Amino acid sequence: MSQSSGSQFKDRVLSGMQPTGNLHLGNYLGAMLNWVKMQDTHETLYCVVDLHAITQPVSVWGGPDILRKSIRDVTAAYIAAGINPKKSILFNQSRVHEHAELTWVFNCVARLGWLDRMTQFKEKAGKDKERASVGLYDYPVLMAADILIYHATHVPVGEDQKQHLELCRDIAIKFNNDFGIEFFPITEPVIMGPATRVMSLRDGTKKMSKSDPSDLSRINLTDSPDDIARKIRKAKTDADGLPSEAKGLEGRPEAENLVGIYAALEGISAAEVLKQFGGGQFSSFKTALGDLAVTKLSPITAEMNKLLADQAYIEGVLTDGAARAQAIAAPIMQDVKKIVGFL
Ligand code: AQP
Repeated sequence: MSQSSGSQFKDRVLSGMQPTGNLHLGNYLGAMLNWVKMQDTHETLYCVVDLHAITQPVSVWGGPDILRKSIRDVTAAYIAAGINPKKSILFNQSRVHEHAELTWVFNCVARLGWLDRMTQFKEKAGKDKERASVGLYDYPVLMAADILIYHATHVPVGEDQKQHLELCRDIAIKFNNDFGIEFFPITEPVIMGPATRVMSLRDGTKKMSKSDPSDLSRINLTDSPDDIARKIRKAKTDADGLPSEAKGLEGRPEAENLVGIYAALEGISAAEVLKQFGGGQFSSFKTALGDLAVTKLSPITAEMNKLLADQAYIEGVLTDGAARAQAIAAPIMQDVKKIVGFL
């Protein structure tokens, strides 16, 4: 069929982030670090999922001017974190209309019962789900279309996206069964690394998130060194010191989170972190963690700012990326139309 794009790699990766605010340490450690590595082993497509951003209330994504800025900011963050727009196809989702077109077909394949089980919708809609947008409910169907419009085989994400990827597999299987054709691949989630779920700095039971109203809950990729140090200093901890072994972190979500962040940034295990800091007080560990976070994140922030000073470059990357993405998506959408029976 029409999957081939002439890439040297057999497997194709697709992933994306919402331009709903500044990217944070969770996005970076949970997903982007893996995205960068996969550029050398897979054909990679990374998108800024602006269609997803507008599923939330306008107050969350900020309105048209802020959305345009956020799309550029996230594009710059991708490149600054190591996504090479020559190696990877980097684009914003709304420029490739096939994402929305395939979503409609998938809306007619996915079952209400499947969507009713999605925990992210329940969390984001909150108590007043009658007031949530239809788009928020349909979010995982659009995500399945994002992936399958490229016949992507692998999707690197954080732990929170696991359920959505299971739904993507269910949609592919049902489409293939309904039409009696092996057309869509059964995509593999790639959830790897020591920080697949980075938690809020204010509450170790909640994931770090762009839309958390408290800026102290997250480290943004745009934070200054002083902000990073301050947020880590103020991070919630419990009354005990650091344990000497990883099992001493059980039932202590805040301590476990900070140790996990250190491990992920340094590229070592939690046990190795505790070998170094176990038995000590949080205050000295927090200073070391702040220094490490600044060392790792400051070059990304500096590069982002440099890139954002050249808006024509960002625009060029997105235009080129969208054209390359569409060259893959359009023939797959044509095949879908034939399979479904559209004239
Ligand atoms: N806390 C996290 N730990 C590990 N991975 C995370 N990701 C997000 N938060 C964490 C991963 O980042 C990718 C992009 O996520 P997204 O921006 O598209 O949406 P999200 O998962 O809904 O992230 P946020 O920060 O919570 O955004 P808002 O607040 O706007 O909804 C995904 O791979 C995700 O797993």
